[in-house]
Amino acid sequence: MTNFAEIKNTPHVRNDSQHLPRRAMVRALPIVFATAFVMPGVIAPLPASAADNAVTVEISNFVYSPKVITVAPGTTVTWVNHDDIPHTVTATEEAFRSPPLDTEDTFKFTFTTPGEYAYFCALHPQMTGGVVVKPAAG
Ligand SMILES: [Cu+2]
Repeated sequence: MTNFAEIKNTPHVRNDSQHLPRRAMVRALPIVFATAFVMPGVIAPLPASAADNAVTVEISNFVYSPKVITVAPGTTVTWVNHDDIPHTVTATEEAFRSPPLDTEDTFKFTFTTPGEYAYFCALHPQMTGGVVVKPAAG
């Protein structure tokens, strides 16, 4: 930012100022790309920052929401069952397995190893969800 101000105030570079908008656009590009990555698909919150290491998945009407989340290693995910019948959170690859959760019961699991963790409800196997664990970019 100070660079732009200096350029503007320096007479011998001033007639080069038509390049300024282009340079500003180049600076904005990484932000545009980052936004584009977050938009598509069901993969909900973007990779959590280091400070944001807790995520909640709501269970309601036989649906895990968000259905698929992407988190940084070390993130603790808490599932909360809002239905009035029991559900479980059961990893397909057995990384974690909750007991049946009654209404408003919670289950927590801390993900330390990067990977993709599919899970389902052992009582209603059509209920599925996923956790993608990957290091934050940069
Ligand atoms: Cu269930």
